[in-house]
Amino acid sequence: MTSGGCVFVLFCLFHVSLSVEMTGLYGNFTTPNFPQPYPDNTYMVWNITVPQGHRVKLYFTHFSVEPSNLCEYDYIQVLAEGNDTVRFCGEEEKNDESTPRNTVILSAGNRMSVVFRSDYSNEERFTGFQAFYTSEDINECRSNMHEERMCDHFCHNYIGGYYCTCRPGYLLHLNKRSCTVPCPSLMSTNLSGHLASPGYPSPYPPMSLCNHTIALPEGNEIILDFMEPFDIEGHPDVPCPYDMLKISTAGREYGPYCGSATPESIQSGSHQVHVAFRSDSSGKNKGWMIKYTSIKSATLT
Ligand SMILES: *[C@@H]1O[C@H](CO)[C@@H](O)[C@H](O)[C@H]1NC(C)=O
Ligand SMILES: *[C@@H]1O[C@H](CO)[C@@H](O)[C@H](O)[C@H]1NC(C)=O
Ligand SMILES: *[C@@H]1O[C@H](CO)[C@@H](O)[C@H](O)[C@H]1NC(C)=O
Ligand SMILES: *[C@@H]1O[C@H](CO)[C@@H](O)[C@H](O)[C@H]1NC(C)=O
Ligand SMILES: *[C@@H]1O[C@H](CO)[C@@H](O)[C@H](O)[C@H]1NC(C)=O
Ligand SMILES: [Ca+2]
Ligand SMILES: [Ca+2]
Ligand SMILES: [Ca+2]
Repeated sequence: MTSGGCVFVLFCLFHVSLSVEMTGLYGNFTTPNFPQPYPDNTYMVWNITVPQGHRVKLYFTHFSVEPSNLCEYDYIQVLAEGNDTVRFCGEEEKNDESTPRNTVILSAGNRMSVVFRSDYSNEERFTGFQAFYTSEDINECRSNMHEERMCDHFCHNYIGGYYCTCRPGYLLHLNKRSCTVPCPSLMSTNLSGHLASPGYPSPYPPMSLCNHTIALPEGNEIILDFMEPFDIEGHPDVPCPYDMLKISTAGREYGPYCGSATPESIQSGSHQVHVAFRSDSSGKNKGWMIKYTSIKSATLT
């Protein structure tokens, strides 16, 4: 860093670099000496933090910073979590394109940093800037920040946060976002029957966790047939990273199954079978149904 006409090192550091923390719900800040011309060789950062669930809204009421091509000499830059601006410089009064004229700069999250830098000289008198900020509630229900919706069913915004609710018959999952329906574990001792994902063949709910058991007397062997449609959210390269169906017996595991190709039927070789299903928080897939039957088995398993 050049230190121009500095005599005392401490004096130089003070004018060269300074970081200011601002945590109020609103505030203002200016270049040093405002409204007198700002000093050379200055690097300042104002770090603004507002409460969680709020965003920072920044605007300038005065702006006069030495103009230069691409604002390479003196400039203001706003860093705001996913909304970094280009550099600003120039004189508002001269309608320079590169000033933040009439712009309100919003942060995506609850933090914003404003950087001011001046180089070693000014060709004229430039009086710097005055900036104001306020905090405002983030309406998470209208936010496009995330690809997924904030709530499966209903989103309710309030100042400083938001919450989700579900349509009747659904339960809000512990993740506070997903609306799921309970999937009670079934224990079937019937010699034949059906098992299916919740609501089949309507799309199964997110965050399902089902664990069914078919337990027949010894001497029976359970045969499982998958019905159409079979549709579990899958992935072309990774085996069932999202939702999956797994079949297991005391000695063997089948699956995990996902995708839209109906699996081959399973001759389990056992009188007891577990059918486990889980789904993640997103997607709309029809699910699965298994028809099972049993035959008298030769071996006693
Ligand atoms: C700017 O903020 C200071 C506190 O940092 C306050 O005393 C002053 O009144 C504010 N100025 C305006 C114009 O609001
Ligand atoms: C101010 O914010 C910047 C960027 O977010 C960070 O690098 C720096 O450490 C912060 N300064 C202070 C004093 O917290
Ligand atoms: C980013 O800042 C611009 C102004 O520079 C504003 O119009 C826009 O809404 C902001 N975007 C977000 C996601 O805050
Ligand atoms: C077993 O069969 C009975 C009669 O068909 C039926 O009501 C019951 O729901 C079945 N149980 C299971 C777990 O499938
Ligand atoms: C399903 O339930 C059976 C018996 O109730 C248990 O042994 C098994 O560990 C459970 N599996 C899962 C994935 O929860
Ligand atoms: Ca300058
Ligand atoms: Ca809110
Ligand atoms: Ca899914």
